[in-house]
Amino acid sequence: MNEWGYSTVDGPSTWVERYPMAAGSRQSPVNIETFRAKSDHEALSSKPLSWRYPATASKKLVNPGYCWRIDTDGDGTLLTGGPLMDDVYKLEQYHCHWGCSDSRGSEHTVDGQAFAGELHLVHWNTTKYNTFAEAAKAPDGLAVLGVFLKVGKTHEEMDKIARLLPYVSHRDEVVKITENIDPSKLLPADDNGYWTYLGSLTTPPCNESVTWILFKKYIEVSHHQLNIFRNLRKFTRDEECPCHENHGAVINNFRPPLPLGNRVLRECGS
Ligand code: BO1
Ligand code: ZN
Repeated sequence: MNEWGYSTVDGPSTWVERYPMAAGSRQSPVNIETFRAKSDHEALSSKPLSWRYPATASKKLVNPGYCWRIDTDGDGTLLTGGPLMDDVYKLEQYHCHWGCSDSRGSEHTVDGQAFAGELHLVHWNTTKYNTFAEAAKAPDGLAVLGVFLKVGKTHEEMDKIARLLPYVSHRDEVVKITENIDPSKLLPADDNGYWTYLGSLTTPPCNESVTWILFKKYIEVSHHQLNIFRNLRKFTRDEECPCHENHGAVINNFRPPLPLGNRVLRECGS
């Protein structure tokens, strides 16, 4: 067994035993109650949220046993403005969460509704900190851009990832990315705004260091593309298939929503 996971024995309800931060009051994900969002035009629009990702930033695709992840070389990447104000953040990695069927899979929910998946672009504050690990310990250290995935037509940029996944079907497998995969092409095309709040990493150790920025507009991916995600395995190639529990497939790798409590949910855009 890994140190943590998403099954009955090692799932989200057990994380607090080994990761005390998971019991904090600034945890993620949350259910976004849209009627509760405060329009904060002065604060959020004085410097609009902006990002830049060179097409060559995506370096390797990894199967860590609980999702797929693309590690980037942060060079030339940036995220700034909006709730981040003048601090400049760099892209560290991006990864995805999904379900066993198309009706669930996202971590955040919107008015109680789950999406089929959720893409996370993970950034760290280079204005204030020297490394990702250092930033991950600070309340303003990380910023994650979240994009909801809805089942529909094939997503061309996501397909570049889907086509590489068979090369990392087992845990700890890594493949070098040679074709450009542009993370900005994974963001929703129209600027429909975002919700933002202060939260945590959604996986252990659940550090309370994340400014969450969730796009209101989803992207479409096909049912077939999600099935390719669901073909990843939680065990290494050397290990035997744990034939119980969906043959060790990486599915339902999402943490359920936690209380927003007295935190403020802000919104920007339509
Ligand atoms: S997420 O976007 O909230 N799902 C998320 C969750 C975890 C990480 C990044 C984004 N990264 C984690 C690493 C851990 C490390 C921790 C603190 O950051 O996976 O290995 O301990 O540095
Ligand atoms: Zn995530």
